[in-house]
Amino acid sequence: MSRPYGPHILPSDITPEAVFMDRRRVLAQGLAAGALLGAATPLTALAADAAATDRYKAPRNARYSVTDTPNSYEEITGYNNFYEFGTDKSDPAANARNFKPTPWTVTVDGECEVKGSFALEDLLSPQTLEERVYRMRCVEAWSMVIPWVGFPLAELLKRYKPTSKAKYVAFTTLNDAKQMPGQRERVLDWPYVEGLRIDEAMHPLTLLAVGVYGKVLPNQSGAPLRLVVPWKYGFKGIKSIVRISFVEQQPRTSWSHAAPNEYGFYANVNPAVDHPRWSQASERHIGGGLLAKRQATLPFNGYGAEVASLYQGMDLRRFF
Ligand SMILES: Nc1nc2c(c(=O)[nH]1)N[C@H]1C(S)=C(S)[C@@H](COP(=O)(O)O)O[C@H]1N2
Ligand SMILES: [Mo]
Repeated sequence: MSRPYGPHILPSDITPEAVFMDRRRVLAQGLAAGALLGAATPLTALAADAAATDRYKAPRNARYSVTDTPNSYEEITGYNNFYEFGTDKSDPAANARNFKPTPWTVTVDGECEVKGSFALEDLLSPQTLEERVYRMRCVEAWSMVIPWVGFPLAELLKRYKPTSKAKYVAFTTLNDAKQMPGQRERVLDWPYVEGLRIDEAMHPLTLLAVGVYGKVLPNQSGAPLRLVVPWKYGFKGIKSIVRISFVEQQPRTSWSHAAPNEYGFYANVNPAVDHPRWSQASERHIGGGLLAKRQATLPFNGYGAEVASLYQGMDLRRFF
């Protein structure tokens, strides 16, 4: 496979928005026709989907929600990065349909007192599920606003009683090329891995998401369980997590391993530190259309008041 643009700049990224939206429309029409619903429109197909999966309706946490207008469900679930299902933005929605996120077990291990393999149901605390509208910013300089449903990662981590040696938390995505066709290509070193410093992991903004728009996460969004860290570039938000490990040393992370000069461990959104191949000073808001102005990228993606103190005294050019 030839990839003339290198990681994170693929032909799909330079497809004009209008062409992309057209392709979506064609896809949606094709889907509705295939559903044997006669005069069905894409909207009724979406409504049927909603009825089947509308079970994560949760109260909105206003303290941790932005007031920006959220992107549409279709934008959020039709324009994704999930290389296990292909590198094009429309690949995950198309190729993750047969993925089976149930039953699901997550292994918790490393520097903690309680460890083992746990069914997803035992990991979740449904009574603490809440909706949070977060700004999301991809390292490729596009952004969305997403109403996640989930719970703070800290709530989960505390139950496993990390020891004083737990300086970092490492996360691993499922490794199963039978279900994840993208893993047959060596685009990345599978499985996808990510990590956070323990104080970042324990920060109240760090969310484990299980839903979006009140619905169970669709496969392309990282079902059944994915990380959301809104002040960091999107690649930190590892999807379809099967392992959470407390570790003493800074863990390996997929993108910094693939291209250490381009992607760092911290990956805090920072308009002052450009990616070596493009500017990080502005972003294209998905759904804004072809003529929409790019918007300025904010330090820590706008969450500086909450998280800047975590990095006091650190040179953020060096620890990018
Ligand atoms: N396992 C896994 N997690 C992943 C990725 C991936 O390729 N594999 N892509 C990351 C990137 S680059 C981004 S921008 C976000 C996108 O999340 P979204 O599709 O829900 O918007 O997922 C992140 N999590
Ligand atoms: Mo990304």
